[in-house]
Amino acid sequence: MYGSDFEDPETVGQPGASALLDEVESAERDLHEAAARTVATGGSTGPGADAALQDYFDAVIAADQKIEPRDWMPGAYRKGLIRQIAQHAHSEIIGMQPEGNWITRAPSLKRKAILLAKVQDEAGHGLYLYAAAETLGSSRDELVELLITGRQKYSSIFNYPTLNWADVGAIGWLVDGAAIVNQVPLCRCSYGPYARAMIRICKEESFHQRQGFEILYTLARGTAAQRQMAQDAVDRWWYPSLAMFGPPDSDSTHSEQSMAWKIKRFSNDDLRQRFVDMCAQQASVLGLSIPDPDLRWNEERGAWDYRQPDYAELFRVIKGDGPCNRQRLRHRRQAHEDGAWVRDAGSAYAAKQAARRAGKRATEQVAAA
Ligand code: FAQ
Repeated sequence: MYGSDFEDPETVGQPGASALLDEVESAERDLHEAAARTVATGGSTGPGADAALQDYFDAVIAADQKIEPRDWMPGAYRKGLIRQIAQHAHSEIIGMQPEGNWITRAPSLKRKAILLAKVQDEAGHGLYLYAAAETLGSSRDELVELLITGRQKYSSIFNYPTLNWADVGAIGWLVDGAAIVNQVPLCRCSYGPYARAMIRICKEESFHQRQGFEILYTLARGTAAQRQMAQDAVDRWWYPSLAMFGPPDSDSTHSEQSMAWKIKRFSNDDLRQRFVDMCAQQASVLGLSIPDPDLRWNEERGAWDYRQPDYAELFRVIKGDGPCNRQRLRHRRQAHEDGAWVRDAGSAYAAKQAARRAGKRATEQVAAA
């Protein structure tokens, strides 16, 4: 089970303790093996070339091989991937804000250093993902523009406020936890650059989840007030975290096609169920409760029954009407404007270096002639 690496700290190291990373490592091994195999190509010129390209694409997907940037792919596959990868990248970048808000107020130097590193990791994830989207022909500038003008989405979860330090723990445990459950299967996505980015991201996210769990574990064993803070944070973040998996399968517009193309490997509801099963087990180790009166083990299904999140609220937040949507975008726009001089300086330096290289080449050619 994902995240079963959270045992009682006294029992850590027992079997099953590293299930999540095992899953990522197995996906990484499969990626290497897939790269060593090839799918016979039917040729791509002459009459019937389009059909041959489509057949080859279908054969690569069926054989669990990876589509690479140089390969032909249907326009809708490319477009769908850009949409998902860009939204994912935006989520990582906007996702720095709720926790970044607590860097200056972390309760100790150790907590501050850990949080600083975690928020920097999220920036790194955004960059790997923008780079993966660029391999599909969309520039980072273009995607950033779509984000700051509100024309492309980012995850609903980052539109909720972080009211106290325990929220940093709840984000790590629940939000990074939901992100991992969703993203471990993406390590097996059919598009090579996205799958490879996800391997690295998941390895880092697993530590993020652990640090959140450890914050809550510490608070839950602190004073009554600290325990109450931890419970209150879990109460507020539980349903927004469940909603991160998207609308129910019956209302999901992209799932069917995405699964046929092996971009998504599981449906929104399947992943949501996995997350609930993982958290129900971990909450008992934490000694905190999940705020769901319907949560109970279903022997027949071998899974936990749970109450669905409020999907009307999810759609309101997605459309821009969550508690912090305006603040998050305003802040991102400001950061983008404030960073203009860095981009200008980087571009000027690159142009100067390119001119120098061109000058050097010209001198060498004259000397050689
Ligand atoms: N929020 O047809 P579906 C993180 C949209 S990273 C906003 O089911 P799909 C790390 C959806 O885009 C978190 N919009 O869509 C971190 C679509 O709209 P469109 C982000 C949502 O793509 C931790 C429409 O609704 N993770 O947390 C949401 O098949 C801590 C219909 O939905 C990823 O992006 C939502 N919750 O499934 C960082 C993972 N749900 O595009 C900092 C990759 C749905 O037609 C701190 N993405 N929508 O206009 C995915 O796995 C999928 O895209 C889903 C949605 C599962 C998010």
